[in-house]
Amino acid sequence: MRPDSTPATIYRKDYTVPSYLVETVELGFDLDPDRTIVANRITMQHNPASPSRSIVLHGEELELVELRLNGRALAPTEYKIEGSVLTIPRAPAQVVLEIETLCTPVQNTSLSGLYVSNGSFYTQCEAEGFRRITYFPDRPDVMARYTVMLRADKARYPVLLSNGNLIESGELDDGRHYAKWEDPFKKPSYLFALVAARLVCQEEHYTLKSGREVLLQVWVEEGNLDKTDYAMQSLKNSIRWDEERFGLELDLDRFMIVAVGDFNMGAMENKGLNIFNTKFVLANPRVATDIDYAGIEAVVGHEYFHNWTGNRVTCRDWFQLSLKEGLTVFRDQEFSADMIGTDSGRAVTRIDQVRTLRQAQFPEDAGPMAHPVRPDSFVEINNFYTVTVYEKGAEVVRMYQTLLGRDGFRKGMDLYFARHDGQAVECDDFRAAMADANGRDLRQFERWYSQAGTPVVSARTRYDAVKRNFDIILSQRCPATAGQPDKLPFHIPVAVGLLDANGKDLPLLLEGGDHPKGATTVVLELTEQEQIFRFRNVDERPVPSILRDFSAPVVLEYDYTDDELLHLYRHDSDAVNRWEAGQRLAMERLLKLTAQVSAHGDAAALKLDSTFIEAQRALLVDEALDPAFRELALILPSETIIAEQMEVVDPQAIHTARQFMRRTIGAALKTELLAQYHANQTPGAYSPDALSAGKRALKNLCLSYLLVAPDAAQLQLAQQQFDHASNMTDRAAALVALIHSGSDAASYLDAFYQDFANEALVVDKWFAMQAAAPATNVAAVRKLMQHPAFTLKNPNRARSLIFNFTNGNPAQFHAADGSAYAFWAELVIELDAINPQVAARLARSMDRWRRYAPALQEKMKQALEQVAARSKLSNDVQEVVSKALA
Ligand code: 0A1
Ligand code: ZN
Repeated sequence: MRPDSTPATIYRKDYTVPSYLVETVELGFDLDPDRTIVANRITMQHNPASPSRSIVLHGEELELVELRLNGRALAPTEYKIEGSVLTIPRAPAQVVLEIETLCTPVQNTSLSGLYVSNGSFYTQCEAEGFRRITYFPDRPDVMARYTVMLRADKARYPVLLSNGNLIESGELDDGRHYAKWEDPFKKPSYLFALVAARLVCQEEHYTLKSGREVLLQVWVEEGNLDKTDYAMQSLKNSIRWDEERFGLELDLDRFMIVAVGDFNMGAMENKGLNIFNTKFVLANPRVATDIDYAGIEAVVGHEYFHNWTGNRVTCRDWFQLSLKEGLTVFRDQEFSADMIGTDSGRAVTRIDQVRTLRQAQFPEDAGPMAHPVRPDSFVEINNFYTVTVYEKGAEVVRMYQTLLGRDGFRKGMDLYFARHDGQAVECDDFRAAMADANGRDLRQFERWYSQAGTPVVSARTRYDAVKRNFDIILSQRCPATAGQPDKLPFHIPVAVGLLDANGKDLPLLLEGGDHPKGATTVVLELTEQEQIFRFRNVDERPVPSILRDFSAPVVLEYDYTDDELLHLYRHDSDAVNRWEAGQRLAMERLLKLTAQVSAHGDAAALKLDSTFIEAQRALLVDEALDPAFRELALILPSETIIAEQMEVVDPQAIHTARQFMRRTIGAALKTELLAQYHANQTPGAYSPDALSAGKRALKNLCLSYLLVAPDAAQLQLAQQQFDHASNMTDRAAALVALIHSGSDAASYLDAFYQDFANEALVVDKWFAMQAAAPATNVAAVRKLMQHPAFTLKNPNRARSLIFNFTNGNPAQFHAADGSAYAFWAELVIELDAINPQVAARLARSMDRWRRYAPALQEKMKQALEQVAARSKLSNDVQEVVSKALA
């Protein structure tokens, strides 16, 4: 902390190479919740590329017992500790450091470093948690080989795990035992992990394509072994997929997944010892929904894929985080899409990705925390594990594939590994590999990494019937973001198709294009501020389908008429744009209705045109379409996404307008909704496959429409589904529908809680459903916080109630009296003392405060100032609130 108590900003441009490189690390742990002794022996040598002869080590919350250099204990005058940096000046070229420290895992509620969860030990070292375990050059460009000796009480911690291979284990005195692990690969400290716990595992020997056999394990607490099958299956699928799609093989003999109930994020890719939030491991039909199953597949894949993209090739510094995260998210997205295997399934996953971008990334890119995919500065790196670095980063990687083709992308990946295996590199190195492997100039593409903000692509068209030319004129702009008032043009792939009057794709002939003859989608490369693209031999004015498959993370402006949108909604062969046409039709109406509610204060005079209703009816009953697609098409844009379209956000009006629209659709399509509800049942044994999940999704969407303003029969439908559901997807959907129907759902909530009181992840759902219910105001949330099952200490639980209220219930969170803002401030402060990372995420619920009406703005500002004025804030929260207020 600097004297004025504002935490320091770290800049990418200030990067310097490490002064010393580490060869080997030997760690000895005497694990005790109150007093863990860590003995650390590091061999290091001076880095010839560095002018400095000072050894720089990081350490936090550690008690230093002894520090020896080349066998001699250093006196306190021979090194200095300033904040979290320990410096040993004028060190020799070859150094062996021996460091003994103490830490107190049981008091570590931040869940970074070594901590205790349900009586067992776990670690989380990314990004800068290793320094809470021992002194070390805790930066990702210092890669070393690790040997780890774990010692602990055998009865309490029968399982001792760390990275790599188990090379020795045995008994010690006093009921203690030990295990020694050796990781054959060099790695940065953030990939270190240990687990000392009372756990059981499902294990399997698995044969790689090469014929080599590996041991796969999924470790969980006793009582959860009935919930590990899907994670294990997903792991095997991931291993196979990476072999087939990218030629990448598992490099270890043993790969472990461990589930822990207290975890800040989704999971962590520690080398050979992935540690997971239980939410992304545990599943059986009774407790997990289809969405949970999909999440497990994606996260197991994600962490596994990191083994190459992140671990074998890692990041030079944390500004390069998207090098591993954007790429690995792209890989897990492609994995999930390939697991479904059909074109329509692939499109459904793509639509989900677009929804996430609009729901979370576009708002981030337009708010006070906006940052480039490769940020230029940060105060607290933990605040930069964002949707921009992850999801927009994945979009950036996807654009390489769109520009270079699948084969070209694969060539780029191969070159990337050939060049950089075992190295810590930059986003620019990845771009260079893509460019060089394909002989392409991708210099302008760099702007996707350096410029924040969501580009807007604006399209105009003109048709010349005489010359039979159809021109698409594309222009681009990008709004200013903090520190970046002016933007240069991006290199934007815009995939385009043209529909004829029958809705058929026209074979395209792009002037100057080199696409295959007869292609019906071509990728236009927009690189200038404005460009004209001419299609020849076009016999009639077509309807353009622009930005197919959402080929770039941009906002597309085009003055579609309703008729054109309806045409696309009925016919577009590109499922993403077909869905998009429906979203545009809905959004136009939602915005109009919201404005009317804002002006008149109620929904009495609102009307919804039959054109839209009929389009929805036609889509709903179109059995040629995937149920999963129909479900997505029938979901109206969320309240958050609607809010993003408004100059001045009126959350209650949005809610009223959207509810009106849902009620009207529900009433008008009642017959079809009921028919589809019955037609999409999935009798028999539960399976999470995409087709079955899609049917359930559609069926449950029908149910939710039927229950917006239910009659007795409709209520009974939901009640019966709740009572007889054979899986959590259907049970939870019925309960949510009942809660949202406005009828008294208390007895169902009670029954649900009674059934699942011992299933923490289901109790999370129980809190989450209530938090997001339209009737739940801040007083109700405070009451739920008094429930014996509620605690702020467990991140999943805190998020389930608090975040689902602040982010998932905008009409109540933005109650006119500002009471929920005061609640937010209280909670941010209280959480900050427990877990700064979780607190900072909550702090971000206020990001968009400047977009609300003045009366609300004023109250939000007060709440932000109240938090900012606290003297003992973490860097995490301080960065978020100060940027919000800036
Ligand atoms: N690298 C992990 C995400 C992660 C980041 C930070 C954590 O603790 C502060 C934990 C996990 C991933 O991308 O899955
Ligand atoms: Zn990741």
